[in-house]
Amino acid sequence: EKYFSIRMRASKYASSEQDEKHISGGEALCTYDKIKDTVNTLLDKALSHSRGDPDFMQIQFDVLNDPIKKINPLFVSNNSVNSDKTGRELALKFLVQSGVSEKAIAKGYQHLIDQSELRGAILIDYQSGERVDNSNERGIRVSRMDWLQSDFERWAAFYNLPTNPRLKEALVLATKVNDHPLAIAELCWSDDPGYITGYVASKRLGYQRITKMKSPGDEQGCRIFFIDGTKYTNSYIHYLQKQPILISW
Ligand code: PML
Repeated sequence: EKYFSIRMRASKYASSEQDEKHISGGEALCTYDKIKDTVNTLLDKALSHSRGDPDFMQIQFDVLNDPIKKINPLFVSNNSVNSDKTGRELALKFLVQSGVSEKAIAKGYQHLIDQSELRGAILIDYQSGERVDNSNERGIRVSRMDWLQSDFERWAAFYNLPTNPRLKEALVLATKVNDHPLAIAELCWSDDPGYITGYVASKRLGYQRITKMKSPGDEQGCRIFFIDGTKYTNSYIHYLQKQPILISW
């Protein structure tokens, strides 16, 4: 059966058109008969976002020619912390345990600060901390991935986790990003001012949710992929953008 990749992105125009503010993005995979519903779900997501009402939205679909790879979700652990400071310290510990150098973590944060209008993820070498993608403000967008809603709900019930669409999307992405030989770890928190839970994910530690990673109201998100960036970076970027992945459980 043919599958399609559906992608959405929405933004707000600032004073000049070059200065778009990212509002929302979304990814889905579905069969032809589900395209209409899937497009609607992505449309709703962008129209009800707490980063604001979009001035611009694009939803596109294209047929997949490559076979879909099915992989199991990373194991999820919950870490409850009482401040974002404690959350960041815990994230640092998890990243180091996953093999990332402290230097690379410090430089990773600096890259984030330097590029406040970043839309996608940045790729950082796990030892040197050098940025190894050339995408500047745009960042790398991970695409072509999904998890059937019914499978996700069964999984969430089994582990007694919330059927939160943010958890679903983030776990799909983290599982894809880390299921590659060059991947070392990921650090993420949302750019939604009302959502402060984030995570560190790696093959070694699974998906470590951390309840507080920033202060409420903060619109600065974070998505850093720490990778072995000394070679084959382009093949990793190609994998992130093109390899269709369906989470199965
Ligand atoms: C996002 O939606 O922008 C990232 C959310 C990361 C945390 C999701 C969770 O585990 O609740």
